[in-house]
Amino acid sequence: MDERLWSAAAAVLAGNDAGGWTRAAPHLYPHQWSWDSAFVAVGWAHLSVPRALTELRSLFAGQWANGMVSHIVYDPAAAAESYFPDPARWGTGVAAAAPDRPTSGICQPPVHALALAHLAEVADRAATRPAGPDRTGGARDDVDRVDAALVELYPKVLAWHRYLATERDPQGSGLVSIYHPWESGTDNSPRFDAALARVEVGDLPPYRRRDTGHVADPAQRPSDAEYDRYLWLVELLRRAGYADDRIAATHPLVLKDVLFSAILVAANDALGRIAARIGAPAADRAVIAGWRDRGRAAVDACYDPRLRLCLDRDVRAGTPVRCRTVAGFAGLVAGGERRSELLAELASARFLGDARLRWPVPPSTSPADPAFRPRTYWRGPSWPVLGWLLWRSLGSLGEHTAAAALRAASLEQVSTAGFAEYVEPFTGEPLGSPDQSWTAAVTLDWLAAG
Ligand code: 2M8
Repeated sequence: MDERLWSAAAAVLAGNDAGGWTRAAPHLYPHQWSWDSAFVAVGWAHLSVPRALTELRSLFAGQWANGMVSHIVYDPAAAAESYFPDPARWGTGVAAAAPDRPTSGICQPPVHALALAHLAEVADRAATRPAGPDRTGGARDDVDRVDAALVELYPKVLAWHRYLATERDPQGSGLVSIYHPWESGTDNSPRFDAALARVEVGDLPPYRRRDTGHVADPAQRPSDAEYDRYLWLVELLRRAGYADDRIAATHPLVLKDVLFSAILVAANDALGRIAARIGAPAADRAVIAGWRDRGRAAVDACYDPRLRLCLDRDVRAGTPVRCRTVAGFAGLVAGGERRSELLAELASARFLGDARLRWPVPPSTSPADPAFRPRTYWRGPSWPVLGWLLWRSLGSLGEHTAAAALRAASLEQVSTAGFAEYVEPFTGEPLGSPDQSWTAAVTLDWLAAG
């Protein structure tokens, strides 16, 4: 165990701890982000199980009445000029389902059940270890705390998954519709280029970006043209009252997001285990297993034999989105039948086998894709948090050699580049925000797995 790296990662979480929830990053992201929080809970679990539980509880306190977990729960105490868009821009008061605390009006991938199941595993493992001099039954108490939290959070997570399986998939296709690139979490990925290019920006109220002031070079962030479209989509969602049926009928950007859908499959698998643990009704468990199986088959059906990747579907264009990004490995996350093809593509010169990579960790966009940009956000840099998701998926699939190699390379990367938000894949230069919470959190989990 690298004690120095462990302490440094723990210090990042402590530094970003806002008391019950964790800032995604100290300056660039001073609020609570949905999927960041789930990854962060995975890290907190190794420092304090109660603190990890608080992270998820506070996020779900901002859950909408329709089950949606919004992508940002705002900290009213954060300086107004620190982040844009602010709650006023979302104007979620137009939505009957919005909670009384300030949130955004969209969501992000549902990593939360994975985090909860992980917390239960960490607590169980600690409780079965022989008691040392400093262990006075705290580990057993943690198991009790986790079990109480599972009972409390299970209906909320179930409502969240139900929202995704119904409102976001009225066709029952097994694939989740997203209305905004921010919902994917991979904001300016080339996955959205064609769909965004078709968005005609209308009468957009003026705004001032805050994000570019927090990074060394604004070129690391999305472009102004992309931001105009992001804000215009927010405007349209607000005008539609954040009503899913209206949005599905009229919104210009609707994508079946293959990675989001695959994460929901893995999350339903985890929720099924949680349901069994707490003795949830058999009918619930059957519904959850149905969502999982339907989603897994749908992700498999997104596989493209020419690119050897799973592809999103652009609902408005009626076409698959043909680009080479890390989202293409959705089939590994969902655990479907395309495992050997996807593993071969992952190892190929288009991804981990590119000899120019400083470390064999997945770039967000393949260097072989024409849209690849090594320093720009989700268009090329590697994101440790996505490496963690793939690592975890490989482990679940029993691909232990590939998983061990990815863990080792990822730990070398964070040891050198620190807890950067993202990393230039060829040079290893840290980019975006320093001290990004989820990078520190997944580092703790990698170290704990050693
Ligand atoms: C990034 O997204 C936010 C908008 O949600 C932004 O750029 O302002 C993405 O990397 C997203 O996946 C992440 O959750 C968020 C906070 O880390 O930052």
